[in-house]
Amino acid sequence: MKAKLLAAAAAAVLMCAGHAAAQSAPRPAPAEPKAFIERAEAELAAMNEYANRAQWIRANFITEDTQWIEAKVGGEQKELFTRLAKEAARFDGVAADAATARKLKLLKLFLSLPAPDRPGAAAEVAQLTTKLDSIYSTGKLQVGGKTLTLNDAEDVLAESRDPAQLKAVWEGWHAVATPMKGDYAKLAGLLNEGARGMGYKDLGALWRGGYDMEPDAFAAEEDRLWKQVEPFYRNLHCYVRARLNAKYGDAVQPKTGPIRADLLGNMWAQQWGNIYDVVEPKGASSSYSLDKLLPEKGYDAVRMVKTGEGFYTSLGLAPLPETFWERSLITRPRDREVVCHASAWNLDDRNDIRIKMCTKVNAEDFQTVHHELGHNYYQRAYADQPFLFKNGANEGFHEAIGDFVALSAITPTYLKQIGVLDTVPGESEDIPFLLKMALDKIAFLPFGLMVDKWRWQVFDGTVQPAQYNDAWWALKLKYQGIAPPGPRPADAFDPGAKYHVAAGVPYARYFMAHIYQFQFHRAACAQAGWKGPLHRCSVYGDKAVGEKFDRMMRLGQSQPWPETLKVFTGETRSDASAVADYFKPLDAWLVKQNRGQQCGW
Ligand code: X8Z
Ligand code: ZN
Repeated sequence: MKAKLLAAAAAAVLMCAGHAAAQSAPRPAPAEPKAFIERAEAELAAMNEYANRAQWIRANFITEDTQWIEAKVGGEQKELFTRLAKEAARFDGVAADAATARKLKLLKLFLSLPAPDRPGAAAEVAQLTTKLDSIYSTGKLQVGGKTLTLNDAEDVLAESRDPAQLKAVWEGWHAVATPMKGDYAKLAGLLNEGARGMGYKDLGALWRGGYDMEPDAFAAEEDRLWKQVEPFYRNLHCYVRARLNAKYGDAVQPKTGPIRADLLGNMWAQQWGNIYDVVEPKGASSSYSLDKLLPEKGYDAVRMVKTGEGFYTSLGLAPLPETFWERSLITRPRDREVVCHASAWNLDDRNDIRIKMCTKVNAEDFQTVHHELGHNYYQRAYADQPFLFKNGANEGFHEAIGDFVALSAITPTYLKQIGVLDTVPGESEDIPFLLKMALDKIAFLPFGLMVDKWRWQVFDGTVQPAQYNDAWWALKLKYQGIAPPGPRPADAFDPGAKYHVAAGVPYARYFMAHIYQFQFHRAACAQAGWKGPLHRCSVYGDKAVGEKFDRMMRLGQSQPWPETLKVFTGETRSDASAVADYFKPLDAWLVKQNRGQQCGW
């Protein structure tokens, strides 16, 4: 599971289970932990490659049989982890060298979906996980006599400006998740039991434990960062709501209260860049649309990926291996079911890196391509680390690498360098550009936060199955100021309509990545000697920046992330001031636009 989407199931834990065993078994000699961990790493690496291959096949070819095989291997992998984690508990409190001590901790943190330690439980967890992911990935909806895939439905959400059609497609996709609810509740119970077996109070605590701090300290850290950016989000929300009201009228989008979820250009209202045309500043419009330019300049999916590779090689990193091109899935196949949600893989934890995505030729996927390649370049950079250090400094770092690169790759300066744009717009286009970026990056923050706040409540028992949907919408309202387009059916399970909930992938990582990427960008631009506004900075071709960046990536998870952050940025804390620096001119502009409006919801 480790390599998957970086990684569908990598994760977090610290464990105190096994104290009884540690008391009754003879105290191991000090040299033992190192020998144990080396044996464990060898076993884990072999199992990991086996599991990766089964997962790759199922994700590229969803059938009854590939699900069966993936679930079988997944169960075996979970059993191995449970056994090793129990054995590792024998070394609690035993002196070990620093690397071994860290590995012992990471071993317990490795599996994000742990199974209870009793016969049949690992297989059941694996079956439910595979099943939910497969329901999501093969989901279809019927609208206006047509059968739509999620890809088709996303296109409607992005392009249609007909509220009735938007509502129908939005509701149609969310209905796909209704049958997941019972399995999800069952799975949550099993995973919690697995997490408790690892010494955590529940699975949410286990997930929060993967950030080199106590689980509760991580939750507080996220809240601290959110407080830094929340005023900005509220300004954006206020401006966008007013423009939606102007376009659709009071009956569709009232002037006050939450924004209707299906009007924001995205199925989950998580990135709003697709409605830039609706909210474009009056009198200061953008002179180009990357959505239009890419097809006009002859881009296809493969060329987008080659272009992404070109950015990484310009930093001095090695080209992708030939096998990447032979084995990746870059466009949606027409003859079979696949998991279209984009992911990056390293099958053998060495050089067999691949992406799997149903790429569309548009601005959103231009950025996603850079995002996924970031995972691959990170995987390759730490490939020489021992197995348990082959991971991001934390999960947020893994998600931030490619986004950091995309912050340069989306600048007009860079787009002109590669011939996509003919002229670099002047200062008058700074606000339109920043607004476009904020629609994606600032709008994302409360979504990135609320997904796991919901799961933490599910896992700690605050939210029971009967309240799943209401609790989801309560959080969406509280953090995002978003409401569904109409009353939700009593049996709705809207969280399951989001990939990471159905597939069991932790989500706080993306919130953190949306902070880290701006810290990386600010630091890289300073290293490059950039003196202008941050949003105009591109580090394309800067080998010195690339060298330092590679130095950070090569460390993998071998030391606590603050030390690794320091290597590239000189900072040792997560800090949203880089987000504020980047968007400063826009925030001032939004405040001016919102004058006289009653903001908030
Ligand atoms: O899932 C992803 C990546 C794969 S790790 C495409 N992202 C999140 C999402 O789609 O919800 C990237 C941004 C947030
Ligand atoms: Zn990712």
